[in-house]
Amino acid sequence: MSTKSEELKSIFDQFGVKGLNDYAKEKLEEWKSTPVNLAVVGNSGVGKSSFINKIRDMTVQQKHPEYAPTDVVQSTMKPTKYEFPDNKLIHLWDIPGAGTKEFSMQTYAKDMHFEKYDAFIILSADRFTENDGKIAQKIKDIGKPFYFGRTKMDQVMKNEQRERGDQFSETGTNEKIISDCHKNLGKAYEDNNIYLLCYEDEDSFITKQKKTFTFQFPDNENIKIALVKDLPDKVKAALVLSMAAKSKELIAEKVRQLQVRMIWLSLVSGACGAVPVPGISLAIDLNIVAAETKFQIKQLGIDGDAMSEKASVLGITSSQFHERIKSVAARDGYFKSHFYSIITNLIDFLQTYSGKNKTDDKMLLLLKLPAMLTAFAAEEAAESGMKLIPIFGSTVAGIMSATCTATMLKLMLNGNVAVAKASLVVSAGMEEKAG
Ligand SMILES: Nc1nc2c(ncn2[C@@H]2O[C@H](COP(=O)(O)OP(=O)(O)OP(=O)(O)O)[C@@H](O)[C@H]2O)c(=O)[nH]1
Ligand SMILES: [Mg+2]
Repeated sequence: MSTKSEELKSIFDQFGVKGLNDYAKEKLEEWKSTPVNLAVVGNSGVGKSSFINKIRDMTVQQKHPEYAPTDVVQSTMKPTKYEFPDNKLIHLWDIPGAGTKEFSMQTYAKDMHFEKYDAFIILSADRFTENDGKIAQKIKDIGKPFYFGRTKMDQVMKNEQRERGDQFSETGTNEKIISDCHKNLGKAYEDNNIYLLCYEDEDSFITKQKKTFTFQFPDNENIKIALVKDLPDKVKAALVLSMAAKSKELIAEKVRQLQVRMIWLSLVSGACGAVPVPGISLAIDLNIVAAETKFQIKQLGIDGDAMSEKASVLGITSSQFHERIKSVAARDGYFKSHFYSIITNLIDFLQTYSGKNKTDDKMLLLLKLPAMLTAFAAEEAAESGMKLIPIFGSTVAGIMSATCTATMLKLMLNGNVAVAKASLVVSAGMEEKAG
């Protein structure tokens, strides 16, 4: 048995079903009560506030009270805290750069309370300096992760194109900037990535000769992924579940977190199933599945509001958007097309499920479930059932319920992920390209 199973078994042996249930519920809620502190360090004007807004997907138009003001003139001279919109325990700290007359390098780490941050992002809009290297060294000394970000890459591209003309190359420019950053930071950081950032994900400009250049800045997302990968598990879960699902990679990180939740949820369901009261043990705990389906949908950015917003950006109706998603999902093999409508209907039904609407037409779909579950994941159900046996002992109802809930949750997650991935493809206008 793995350490985790042993731990769960010991909780079950000591505290019974209720103990296990409480433990699983605590694990499910943990991400909402875990504080995260990320420091964004850099001199005045390098784009700290812009980065802080970008990582939270906040735009000036939203007029959010937590929007970090950006300005061409110096604005922040003391560490300033900003919250994530949906999680007030995730803080981004805007930290003024070192080596100024206000902050001497000697006492910088102490003055800025470096020990309280989980990770650091060091930004520069120009050459990195010796001071940036010294700051990184102080972070290294306390064993925390740090990342170098070179901001305002749109300006770099524009300037380079103007200066180099026909010789201009986007990759060449990126390489030049990275190598220049490494040169200035010195040997100690030659293995550290340099993230090439911009306050927009895409930028275009037209030259005097009427030639159009368009650039993408994928490092805006890559730096987030690097950040979440390096954080300890609890902090990682809190951050991943509080960020918007804007890229394939972030969706993959979210899926990992949602999969962990499935284990805890099936334990909650198994624990209910194990209560020996006739009638209480539904093979599938619909309340759990319905609540988690809603959670998955919100997490993956495919809830009703998000979908209408994405459709309106593309200038199409929501139903046209769904049609396109459906064809991309089938074409790219995320889904067999006949499963699409069954599963999306089921997802729809679960979104409005209240435990009361048993006469709903879509409830009829549930009648198809046993067959679907068998077709979809029989082996897996058997396997996850096997894994739970040591925990629930021979309580058949517990294993049944946990297994069915896990399988159903997995089915919903597969469906939701397919929709989320296909909607990214449609939003990026890549339907033809990928086809
Ligand atoms: N072109 C371009 N301008 C940027 C970018 N990021 C920030 N800026 C601009 O640079 C100026 C400074 O950006 P801020 O985000 O306020 O920089 P800051 O580091 O918070 O500055 P202080 O608060 O003074 O320390 C603003 O006018 C921003 O609009 C970028 O990626 N590209
Ligand atoms: Mg600022």
